[in-house]
Amino acid sequence: MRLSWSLLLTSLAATTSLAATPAEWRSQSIYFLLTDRFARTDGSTDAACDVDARQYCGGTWQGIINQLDYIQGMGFTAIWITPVTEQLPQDTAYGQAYHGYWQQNIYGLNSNYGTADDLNALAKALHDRNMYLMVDVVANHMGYDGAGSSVDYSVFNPFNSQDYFHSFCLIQNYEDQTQAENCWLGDNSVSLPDLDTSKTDVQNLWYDWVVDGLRIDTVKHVQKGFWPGYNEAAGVYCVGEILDGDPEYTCDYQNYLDGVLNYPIYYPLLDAFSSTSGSMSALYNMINTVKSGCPDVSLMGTFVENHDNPRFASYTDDLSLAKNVAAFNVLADGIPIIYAGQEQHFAGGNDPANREATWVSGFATSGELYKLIASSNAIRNYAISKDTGYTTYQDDSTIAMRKGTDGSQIITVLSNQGASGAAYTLSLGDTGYDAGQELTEIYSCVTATVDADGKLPVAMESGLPKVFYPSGKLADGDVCSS
Ligand code: ABC
Ligand code: CA
Repeated sequence: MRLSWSLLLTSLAATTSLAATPAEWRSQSIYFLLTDRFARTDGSTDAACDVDARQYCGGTWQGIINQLDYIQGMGFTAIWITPVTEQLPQDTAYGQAYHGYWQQNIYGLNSNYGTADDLNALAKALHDRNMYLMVDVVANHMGYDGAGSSVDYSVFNPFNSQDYFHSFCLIQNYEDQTQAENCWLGDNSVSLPDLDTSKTDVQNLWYDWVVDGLRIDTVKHVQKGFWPGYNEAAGVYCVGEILDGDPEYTCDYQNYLDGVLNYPIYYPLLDAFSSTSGSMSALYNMINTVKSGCPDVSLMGTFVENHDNPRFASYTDDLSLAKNVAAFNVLADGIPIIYAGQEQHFAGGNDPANREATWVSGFATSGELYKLIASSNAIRNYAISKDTGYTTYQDDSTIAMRKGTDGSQIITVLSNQGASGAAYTLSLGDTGYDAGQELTEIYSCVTATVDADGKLPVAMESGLPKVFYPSGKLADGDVCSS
């Protein structure tokens, strides 16, 4: 029964010479797509796809192969595809299992997307381009068309009896961790029968999968102790989905898995850029909270769109805001993840509206966001190739502020390196002062001159603050006057 998946694994293993460790993933940039919604085998760009109907729209693994130029043209080095396993076959109250999160047979493939050969061909086509394949996996549950009390467990392979599952109860309160782990996601229209991952036979069956990397669904709904063994068995970089904005809650999972999706940044990032009155300081604070509080931010996945949340452009159609958020998305700490359609400024709201078919864009490469993402990935890829320290570099210790009206503003430079901090020189641009202007550092009363390029050299030492003001504006009796 497990033949097809085992075969797939064997042949994928053979083509997987890219041995994708966390260290290797750190420097990748990921394009995330729903297989059903990205590209069709027939190359159609006008096939209808009514998101509200929640039906299969015809995207395939072969379709992805045919559009790898489009993806690589934006500088991506990896793709993340939605789950590949065989799904419930019915048309449910929430439509068909086109997204792939309602599996019934973990050893069979979803034939709507193609054959095992097609999936292998996708892996090979990626590897030929030196790109990685990340596959989404669901270890928490199966999917069933009907109420939790009426599940026919014999339809599941290999978990074909109730013994493999937690007894039925729906999660009512996500804050209650025991409930979040042991009760069921979904509802009584489409049940998500919850596997009892504390059982060793369930664990052994799961610890058996391999590709270049895994995106792991619903991590918070499985007990933490399950994950280290899973990650180790996978032998590749694993990034977990913990849909929670609380950094303390979410980042603790990075002690059990290589990486986690950066939901803590997601909320303030969205807020900062989705309107002209968003809070930059909340984003700034969260960047620092995540840097200091999470085990390794360079292995977290940075995103601003996905298939579970409204797209960025559903909040604002301002293209400059979309460009800023995309630049952050690619260039912030962590592994960038862009969701297919973000580059086309798609504007779908909540699931299912945020699952538009990418092909309706005609895979145009001329749009401004497509080009901005391409440039952002290009410079990031280039910096990584020139500088082995790029992805792990963090300057968490200096902040510069400019305050006051033109010609007499105060420039403040602060450090949290403390008294033992090393000496370093900053070259501060955008001070608002002209080349040649003399400023006085008011704690040391030493002068500094803005250089020919308009930059102010700031000598930091012993973790001390520096504050600058135009020398010529300091009058007798003021600070630093003699
Ligand atoms: C289907 C229909 C929908 C319909 C729904 C009832 O049923 O398609 O139209 O509205 C898959 C499919 C979905 C499908 C579901 C259920 O299955 O893709 O289309 O919805 O059948 C992952 C995947 C997701 C996938 C599943 C299930 C899990 O990315 O695509 O969905 O395999 C929870 C889970 C999370 C899950 C998410 C959809 O639901 O934890 O893993 N995503 C709070 C909770 C979260 C919860 C979230 C949404 O609400 O804490 O645990 O996510 O319900 C922040 C807080 C957060 C809070 C948010 C809302 O606010 O910090 O904690 O999240 O400020
Ligand atoms: Ca569970």
